[in-house]
Amino acid sequence: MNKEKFIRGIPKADLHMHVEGAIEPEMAIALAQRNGVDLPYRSADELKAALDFQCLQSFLAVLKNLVSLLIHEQDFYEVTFNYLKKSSFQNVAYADLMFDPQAHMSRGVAFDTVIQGIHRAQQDAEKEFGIRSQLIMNFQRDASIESAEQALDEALRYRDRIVAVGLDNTELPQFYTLFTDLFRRARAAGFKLTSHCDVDEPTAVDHIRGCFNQLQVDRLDHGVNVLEDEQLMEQARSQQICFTACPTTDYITVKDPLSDPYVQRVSHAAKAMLEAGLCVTVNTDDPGIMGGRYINDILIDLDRLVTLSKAEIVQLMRNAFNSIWVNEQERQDYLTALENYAETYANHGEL
Ligand code: ES4
Ligand code: ZN
Repeated sequence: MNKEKFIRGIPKADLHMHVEGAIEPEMAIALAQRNGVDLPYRSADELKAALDFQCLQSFLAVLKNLVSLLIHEQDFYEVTFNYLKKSSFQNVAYADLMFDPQAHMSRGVAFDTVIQGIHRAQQDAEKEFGIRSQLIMNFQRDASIESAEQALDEALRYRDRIVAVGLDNTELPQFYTLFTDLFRRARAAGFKLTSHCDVDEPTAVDHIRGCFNQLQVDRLDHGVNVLEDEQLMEQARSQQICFTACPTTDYITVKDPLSDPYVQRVSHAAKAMLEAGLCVTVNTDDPGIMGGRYINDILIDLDRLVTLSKAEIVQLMRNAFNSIWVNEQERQDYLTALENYAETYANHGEL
């Protein structure tokens, strides 16, 4: 078995994906027709061209157009189910699904509609394919704190269906100061905490420090700039804070992922984080609109760029299964399957 096969077959977890970013271009065109939404793109190819982002801001602008397609429970169901089905075929045993209620509530789509559609897809995918998943509710860093409070109030009614809260969307300067009280309330209600700290944003290291010390996150999404601060690395190691790196960006198949500077940047960072003993994982982020690249594509390209040993591939997955918020029995089941796989295939010279 060669390394690519080893990657395809290994039991995986995907800890960082956005349901809204799982809309594939063809799906978007079909949804626009079905829901009578006037998209600024007439075909999947036009949409792919628009998805050739220049920066986080232009990416988020296209994402906003796509989010407007999600109106009915069935829309949320289909997007989520498609992601879970494709992921399970790539041996993802477990996935954390992020969703952004403020992006929907602000358009008059009820919180219940969003959560019912996603939840039904989670149940059906688990039944049909055995893939397990949990929900992370993200607040938008650039929306009003009142709307975030409102989203948290709604989430409390679904406490058993949401495992954690996080922060995403536009990275405002010192955003963590705005969310300290809200995160304290969320933690008191039993939610785990995570936050995006996007790659190479201004004052990235200060943002990571703020997320660690003020928000007291359990996990950090992206956060690869931690490599610039020895003290923060030590803190991350001792508190076992997991980083969800995503070496993928824009509508990548129109280009060559391996020559994309962002993919290269994050791939080298992920490798350096592994070597530094940090709990780093590799994830899909927005699989539908980032070139339709699911977890195997991302891992295989990562290996091509920075060459992972089989032990490092196993370590990435060990990190992921060690970082998910499940009971210890379930964790042990994933870890046992992983270690069995590693033992069976990693030690056969051919690999
Ligand atoms: C996002 Cl900040 C960010 N990056 C990637 N995808 C996203 N979806 C919502 N916020
Ligand atoms: Zn993200």
